[in-house]
Amino acid sequence: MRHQPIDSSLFVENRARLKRLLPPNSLVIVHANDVLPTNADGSFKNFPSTDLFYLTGVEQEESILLLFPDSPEPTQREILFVREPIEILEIWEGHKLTKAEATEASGVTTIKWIGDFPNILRNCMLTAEQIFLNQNEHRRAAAVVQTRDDRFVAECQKQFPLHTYRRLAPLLHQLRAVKSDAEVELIRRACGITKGGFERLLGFVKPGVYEHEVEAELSHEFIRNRGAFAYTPIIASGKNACGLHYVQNDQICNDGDLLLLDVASNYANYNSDLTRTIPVNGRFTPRQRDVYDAVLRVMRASIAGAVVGKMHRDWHHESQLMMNEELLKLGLLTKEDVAKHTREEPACKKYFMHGLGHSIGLDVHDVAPGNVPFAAGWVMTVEPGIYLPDEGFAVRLENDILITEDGSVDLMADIPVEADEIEAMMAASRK
Ligand SMILES: [Mn+2]
Repeated sequence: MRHQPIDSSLFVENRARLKRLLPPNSLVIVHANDVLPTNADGSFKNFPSTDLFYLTGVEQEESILLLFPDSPEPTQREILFVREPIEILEIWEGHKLTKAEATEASGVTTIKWIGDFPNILRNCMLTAEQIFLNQNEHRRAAAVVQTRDDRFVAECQKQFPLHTYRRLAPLLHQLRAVKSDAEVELIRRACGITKGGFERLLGFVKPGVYEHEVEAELSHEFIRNRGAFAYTPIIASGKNACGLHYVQNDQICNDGDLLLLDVASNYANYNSDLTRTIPVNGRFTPRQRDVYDAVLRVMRASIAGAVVGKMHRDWHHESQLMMNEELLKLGLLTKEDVAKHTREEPACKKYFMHGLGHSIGLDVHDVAPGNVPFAAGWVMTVEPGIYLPDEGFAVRLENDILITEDGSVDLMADIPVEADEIEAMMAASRK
């Protein structure tokens, strides 16, 4: 792993939080992700299960966590299963966790090899009553591929058809939405790496550079600081920025265009999510500046408006009402358009058609319980935008915030966002 070691107390505490939610005599099993194939004998880089990482700090493939807090047998209360690091495996794949290292990372004292799992599982199943199994229940998940957890759900139910099975995901969503201080520190570190990447670009972007050259600069900055792209970067000049999920990043950045950068780093599996929009030549046109300042006002007001107890849908709606007023001033909406506004058909929808923000953490669109108000400890993105394909540009700005009882804390407050500041930094780098 590239990140520095994380104190296992984070994961010990996460397991303790989960155990407090479990009914008596519950058994919990969480699997690592598969290493997914590409073509021929290729495979994607291992992408750790964020649920398993949350509970153990372990990123290694094929690992399994078993929690059975009420087991009469103390060594069965918490078991982490990992691959046995036999010589042939280490020759081909490199170092695998020893038992001592697995304990050091996770705080779990009982470490077993994967081969022991079937027997120990059977033993635990004979005394457990409620079996909590994990599935991806993200509300926007649309995967057609089965996970190891999915396969285990089917296998376990086949082998032990008379047990009571329960869903682990709602419990994990509830827990993962509220970030501990240690988690916020890791997100802050990701934000710090992102800041370095963005500031590097202010000295790099100029007419004639290609979007993919911008991507390469970020890649260098993120990776050398132990990070990596948190998600496929969107580096969209001119009208490309009006395609919300433009990721080709293969066009030239032209004089007079704006460049929309939805680019951020992760650190230790924790993500940040930043969007900035900068003038390719270092100076906004008056029209670009007017649109930019409108988006910035909505972002600032929405950051302030993210308070404990507010429902996400109300927060979003408030931003739409602000955006209606901004679009009116920009001459993009008429008073009649604004008068017709409803929650179902917002007046601003033609120019601001997406959500205002999302939970962020171990996943970029992080898991969170549905239909509950904002609570202290949530980390959210705030990302209003205005998209003007007819004028050949778009502006989106996005910061990450921590919601607290005393109001929101902007985790990206130190990343330049004022238009004047962006212009000054771009000018300074050209001297
Ligand atoms: Mn985002």
